Amino acid sequence: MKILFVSPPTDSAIKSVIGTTGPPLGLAYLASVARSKGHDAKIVDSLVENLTFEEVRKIMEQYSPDMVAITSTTSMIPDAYEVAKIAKNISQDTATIIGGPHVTFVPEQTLQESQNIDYVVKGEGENPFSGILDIIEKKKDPKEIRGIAYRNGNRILNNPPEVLISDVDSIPEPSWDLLPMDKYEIDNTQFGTIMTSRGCPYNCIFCSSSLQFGKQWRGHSVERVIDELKTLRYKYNKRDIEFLDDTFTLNMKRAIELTDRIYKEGIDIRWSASARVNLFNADIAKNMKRAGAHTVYFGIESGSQKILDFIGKGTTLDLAKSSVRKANDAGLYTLGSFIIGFPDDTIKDVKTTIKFSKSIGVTVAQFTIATPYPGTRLWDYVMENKLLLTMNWRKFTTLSPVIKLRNFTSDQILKWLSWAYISFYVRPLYLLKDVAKTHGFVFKRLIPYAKKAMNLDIMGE
Ligand code: B12
Ligand code: SF4
Repeated sequence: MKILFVSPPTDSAIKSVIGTTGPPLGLAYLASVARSKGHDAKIVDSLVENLTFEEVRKIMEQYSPDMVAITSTTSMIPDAYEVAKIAKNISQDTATIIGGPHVTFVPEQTLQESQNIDYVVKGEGENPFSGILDIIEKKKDPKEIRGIAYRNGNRILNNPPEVLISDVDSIPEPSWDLLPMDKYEIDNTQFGTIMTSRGCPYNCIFCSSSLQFGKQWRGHSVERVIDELKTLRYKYNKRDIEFLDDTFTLNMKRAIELTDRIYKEGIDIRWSASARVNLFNADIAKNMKRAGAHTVYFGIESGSQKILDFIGKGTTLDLAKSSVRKANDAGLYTLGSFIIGFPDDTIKDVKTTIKFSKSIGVTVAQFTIATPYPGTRLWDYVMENKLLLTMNWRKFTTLSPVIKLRNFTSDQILKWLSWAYISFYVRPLYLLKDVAKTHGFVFKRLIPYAKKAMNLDIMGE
């Protein structure tokens, strides 16, 4: 079969401001699964190629795929539906499949919202996708394939979830060769992404990715990660690499082993990774730095212990302070992520968070507005308490308020978001820091958030 994988044309604040985006890694893994089963695969990354829907249509007509496989987040779902529509308009015989962190949690609604989609894949995509290939090619009964939802006449059937892949090394390496790798570049530095582990056992109220890849943490072997890094560095000339793991340091022993190996192998990359403030220490900080890491990303989320408890973060303000200090002491930059606009946030909570972001010593801060993605505990909370302001998925960007707050209007929380950025970045002390020397997509992609937020009116603290 010929399979066309599509990341749809969509509005991206990141792309429009900094001119680039990251590779669609999920599609690259799935393309490898398809190829390992003898199929022909092509990936269209509309975002990095600046493609319009019309151009995607032309590619489809030329390639004439038997299957179109689309990826989507929540905010881009209308664009994914448009791609499915184009595929079906060209030929009703083309099978259309969709997966990713939105449809996983609303499979039936997805099939209701778009008549042009045949199959929804839920969660980790490799095995259910492989199952769909067998349904189409080997006429396997869809009932036997876990992790999918599909139509049977007028009925929508939603099968049980697939079990997680326990040996993640069994997943073939991503098909980088099907992507325009040289286009993932910023400030003349080639950058790439890697996922060295999947899953996270924590239960933060807003988190979608830990539900997508499950609560069971599964790491690639050190060998496999080194292989992938070498491919990215030496075959594709990637110098800056973002580790996309939910929590790189979850298994500390492995993180130490891996960073030792990166250092010993002498792979000259600069990289960044995420850690939790309760899963970080001076040893891993030193090791990361020695292995070429430039930045560690901490989900600090709030300066109010009350909010940290509400969101189920399982951390404390003291832990946040000490982990940021350990990272900074080792010479790493620190990116702190903060969320405002939870339903019960008070002005005092928001002020405390902004103040905390400045006092804690993070190199850069990202502020977002709490967004209830389908599948998350925050989604359930908001639905139970009738606090959802809109079902317009396009607004689910973390920069638009979609929750009715008890103590703020939407306009007010937007102004506080703006103030958070201004307050953090427009500081005499801050300006003294040589932020320009901080490279990496992980930093640069903050700019659109800051820019968008700071275009708003300034509000006094
Ligand atoms: C890298 C990244 C980005 C990059 C995207 C680069 C790119 N081209 O993909 C950038 C920085 C641009 C970005 C931007 C945003 N992102 Co982002 N991002 C991520 C991150 C950290 C990794 C994505 C990734 O590559 N994962 C690894 C691959 C292997 O996983 P995957 O893509 O999910 O694919 C697997 C399955 O989902 C499934 N699958 C996916 N697609 C398909 C398609 C088919 C046909 C099939 C069968 C299966 C399938 O199978 C794959 C293999 O198992 C995730 C968190 C995470 N851990 O996934 C957040 C995440 C995807 N982002 C998120 C969000 C909210 C955003 C933003 C809206 C803003 C923000 N706050 O970051 C913007 C807007 C993007 C947009 N226009 O929609 C949310 C999405 C939640 C949701 N329900 O939509 C996530 C889950 C993080 C979170 N907050 O929990 N992001
Ligand atoms: S620690 Fe990070 S990945 Fe894990 S549940 Fe919390 S936000 Fe999600």
